[in-house]
Amino acid sequence: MNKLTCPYCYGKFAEKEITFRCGGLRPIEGDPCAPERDRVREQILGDNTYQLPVVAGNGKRLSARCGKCHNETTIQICPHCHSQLPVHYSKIDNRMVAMIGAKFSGKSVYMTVLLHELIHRVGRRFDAAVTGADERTRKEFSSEERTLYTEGVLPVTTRTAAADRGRAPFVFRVSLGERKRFRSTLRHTVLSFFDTAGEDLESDKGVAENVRYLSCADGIIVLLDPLTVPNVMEKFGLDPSVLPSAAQREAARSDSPINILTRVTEVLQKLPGAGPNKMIDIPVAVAFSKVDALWEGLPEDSPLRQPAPGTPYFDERDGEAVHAHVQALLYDWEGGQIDALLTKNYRTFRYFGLSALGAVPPALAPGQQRQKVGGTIQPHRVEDPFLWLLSRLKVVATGKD
Ligand SMILES: Nc1nc2c(ncn2[C@@H]2O[C@H](COP(=O)(O)OP(=O)(O)OP(=O)(O)O)[C@@H](O)[C@H]2O)c(=O)[nH]1
Ligand SMILES: [Mg+2]
Ligand SMILES: [Zn+2]
Ligand SMILES: [Zn+2]
Repeated sequence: MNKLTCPYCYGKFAEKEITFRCGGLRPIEGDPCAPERDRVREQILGDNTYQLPVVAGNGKRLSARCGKCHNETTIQICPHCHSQLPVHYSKIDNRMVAMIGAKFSGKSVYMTVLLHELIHRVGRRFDAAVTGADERTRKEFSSEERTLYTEGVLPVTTRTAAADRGRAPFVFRVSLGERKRFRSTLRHTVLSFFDTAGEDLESDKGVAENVRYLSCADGIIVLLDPLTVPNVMEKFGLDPSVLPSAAQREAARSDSPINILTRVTEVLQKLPGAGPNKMIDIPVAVAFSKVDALWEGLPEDSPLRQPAPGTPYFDERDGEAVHAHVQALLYDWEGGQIDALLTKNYRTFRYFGLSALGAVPPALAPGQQRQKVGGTIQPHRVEDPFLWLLSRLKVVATGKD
C-alpha cells in the first residue's frame, strides 16, 4: 500500500485514512459548528486550542460532509495528529529532510538562513516558488527570520524533543517547473524540516524521541562544526574566541564530529529495515558549518572559498570538487577517521562546507544576554547540501558544464 507520511507528526497512513475537519461555515439551517476540544491534538501535539469538529470521511475523495452542520468540507487532516494537510497532499510529492548535529553546530541558524535563501534567492535560480505550507509555519518562520535578520540576534539552544512536545516542523511547499500557456508542468514538493536539539544526540532517550522523524527522512543533512575537530583550532591558529560562548567552548571540547557521526550511524542502523552490518541507503549530506572561521587558512583556489554556482541545476562538477577537497582536508586534520566511517556505512554521502552567517559573530560582552550577529548576514554555499539531496531525490536536475 502506498503509505503517506504526515509532514507534521511523521506518522504514516494510507490515502483513504485521511480525515477531514469541518470548515465552520454557516449552514442553510441552524447554527454553524463551533470549535471544541480536540483530544488527539492535546495528546499528540500538546496543543490545547479549540478546533472545529473532526469529520469522518474517505481521503480518496476530496471532500466529506459534516455530520453536525451538514456542510461539505475539503479540509483534509492527518488521522494521527489532526494537523491540516497541504492541499491535495496525496497527489503531490512529499519529502522529509532531516537535519541533525551536535549542540552548537549551527543547525538553527542554518535552517533559518537556508529557508530565507530558498525563498528569496535560490528559488529564482531554479524558477521555483518556496512558500510556507501552513499558517503556523509562515508565522513562526517569519518571527525567526526577523530575530536573525532584522534584530541580528542569534537563536538560543533548541529545547529537547521531550521538553518541547508542541514544537512542530516547518513545512514548506516548493513549486518547480514552468507554467506553459496551455499546460502547467509545475511540480509541487512538500518539504518538512525539523530542527532537532543537539542535546538529543547526547543520550539514548533523546535519540529515541527523534527516531520516528529520522526513520521517515528521505535525505539527511548532518551538520558538523569543523572547529570541534581535534587539532583544527591549532592548525588554523584560531583564538578560542571564534567559539563565542563558554558553553560552546565546553561543548567543543567534549564532543568531536567522529563521536557525533558514530552515534548518528548507530541510530540509523537501528531503524526498521536497517541493520548493524548493512549499508545505510538514505542519502546523507555531511556538511561542515562555520567555514568562515577557516577561510584565511585555506588556499585561495580552494573550492570552499568559491561562491556556489548559479546554474538552474545541481552542478555535479563543482559538487565533486568540494567533496574531494573536504575529504583531503579531513585526512590532513584527523587522519581520515570520519571518511573511513562514512565509506564503510553509507552508500550515498557527500561532503560540503558552508557558512550561514559569513563571519564569526562577536563574543558575548560581559552582562550581554543574547549573542548577536556581527554585521549583515552573508551566507556562503548554504544551498549546496540541500540541492544535492534534492538532486538525489530527483526533484531538481543534475548537470555538468
Ligand atoms: N562562525 C560562525 N559561527 C556560527 C555560524 N552559525 C552559527 N554559528 C555559531 O554557532 C552558535 C550555535 O548556533 P545554533 O544554530 O544555535 O546551533 P544549534 O546546532 O541549533 O544548537 P542546539 O540548538 O543547541 O543543538 C551560534 O550562536 C553562533 O555563535 C556560522 O555560519 N559561522
Ligand atoms: Mg538549535
Ligand atoms: Zn500527523
Ligand atoms: Zn460542521
